[in-house]
Amino acid sequence: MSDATPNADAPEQADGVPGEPKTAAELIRKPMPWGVRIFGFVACLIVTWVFVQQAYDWFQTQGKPLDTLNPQGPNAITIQNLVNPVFAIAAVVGVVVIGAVVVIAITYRERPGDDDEEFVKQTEGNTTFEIAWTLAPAILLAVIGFFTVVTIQQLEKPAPDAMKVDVFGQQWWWGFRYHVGADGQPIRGGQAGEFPADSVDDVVTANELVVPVGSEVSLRITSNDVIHSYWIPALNGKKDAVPGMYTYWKIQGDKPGVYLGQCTEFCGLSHANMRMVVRVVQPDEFATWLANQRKPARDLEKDPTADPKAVEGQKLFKSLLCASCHAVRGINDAKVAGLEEVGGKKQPGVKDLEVSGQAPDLTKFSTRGMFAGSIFNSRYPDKVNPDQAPEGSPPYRLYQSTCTPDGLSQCGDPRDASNPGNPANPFYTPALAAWLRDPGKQKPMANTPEQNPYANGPNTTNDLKMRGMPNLGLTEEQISQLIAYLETLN
Ligand code: HEC
Ligand SMILES: [Cu+2]
Repeated sequence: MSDATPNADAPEQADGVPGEPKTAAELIRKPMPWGVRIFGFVACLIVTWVFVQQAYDWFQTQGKPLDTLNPQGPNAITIQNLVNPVFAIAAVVGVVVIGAVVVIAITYRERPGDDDEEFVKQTEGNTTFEIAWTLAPAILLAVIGFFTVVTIQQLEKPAPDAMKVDVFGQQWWWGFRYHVGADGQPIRGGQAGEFPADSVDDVVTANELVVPVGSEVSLRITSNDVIHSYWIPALNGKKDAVPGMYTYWKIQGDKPGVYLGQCTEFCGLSHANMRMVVRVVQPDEFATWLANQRKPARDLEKDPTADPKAVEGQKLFKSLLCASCHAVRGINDAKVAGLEEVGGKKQPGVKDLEVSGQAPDLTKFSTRGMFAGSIFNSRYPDKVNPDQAPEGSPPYRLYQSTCTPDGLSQCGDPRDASNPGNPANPFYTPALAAWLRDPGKQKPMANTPEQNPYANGPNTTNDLKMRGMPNLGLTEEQISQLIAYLETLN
């Protein structure tokens, strides 16, 4: 090959001189055959269509527990009434803009024989156009902004006659405190920000918020550690739980059922395992539930008819560390049951009913269908054959897929909890055993040396402080005694 002559072996080029840099126009002007183009386009369409179809089918089978487009109460409907028109407007704008781009691209594409040097006529300084495309989006956004503000105001407006419930976010579960009067009735009324002082008549529970159908519930939300966010999409939008301050929210369910939610502010290791549930029940069912929640636990050690295994469990609960984190009213709350000096007067403090304030209240554990941040069933979901759920193995994880408002019993429905030992709705022993055996294995909680080097040592810095429930090295016998005890907490 000589330097002087172009490479004679180089393939003949259609345009231009071999070896010379090509102009952009030459590069463009090598279209693929139409057949290939059409084939490519159709193939892309088919792949996209199949993908969307599969994804959609999959979501359908998932029961869509967090479907934001399926409102089941007035607050969620208020949001829907904003979302739908905004979505429609966005769709029209999208079609117009994308349509214009496609039409323009096709109409004014470069064609063979076009003059490379010719510069397309520029449209510049067209005042009419410029005013139009500035004003049109501005007006559109102003209209959407106006209705957004109206919607926010509607959602913030307190319901005049609402029940009041405090919501505490914690790594990685939710606690609730129902404000109840000495008469056993929920305290109602007042502005959204007006909550009664805590009292020993209040009901403290965890994971599941039980509310009567068709009635507004006023929520006062806060956090005991980092920022969380409370969100039950079927019943309302989300509201942050911020440590050191209160945020206010409300929910109402118009159809009995179980509504699932998910913490939506990243809060550390088990953020994804921090779920919550609202059970919307008939008013009489709610009244029964509330009356039962107010009762302290039976002291099994004083009950000669109690199952000896459960009695042992209660003793373990008191003697092992359990009782320093968890409260069981009537058993280990005596020292705290009402009694913080405030201004010379004994008054119940926020944490009185929670002992350490760091773990779910277990007084009525057995009346809840789920535990540990609502990720496990504590009752057998009725489509799971207990015989097919050997110890330590799935499927005791909550079936979100089938846990829909119409599939109550799939969500570990605890409604028969008042009837312990009911074979139709037995306690989910393998799930609980796995939890007690090694909680950190069931749910990452920064409480194992792998997750947190300080888990077994002194917690010197705050951010390395152990979270969640530790592995207490229980024996299998202790585990089964503790489970027998937990089942009596109904
Ligand atoms: C260091 C504090 C601590 C100790 C000690 C402790 N737990 Fe826990 N426990 C927790 C925390 C925190 C959770 C919530 C974990 C979560 O959901 O992320 C929990 C959750 C539970 C739950 C599920 C409750 C629910 O409604 O979600 C049960 C049941 C339970 N613990 C039983 C026990 C028993 C029995 C013992 C004693 C053998 C014990 N715990 C000891 C902190 C503790
Ligand atoms: Cu969270």
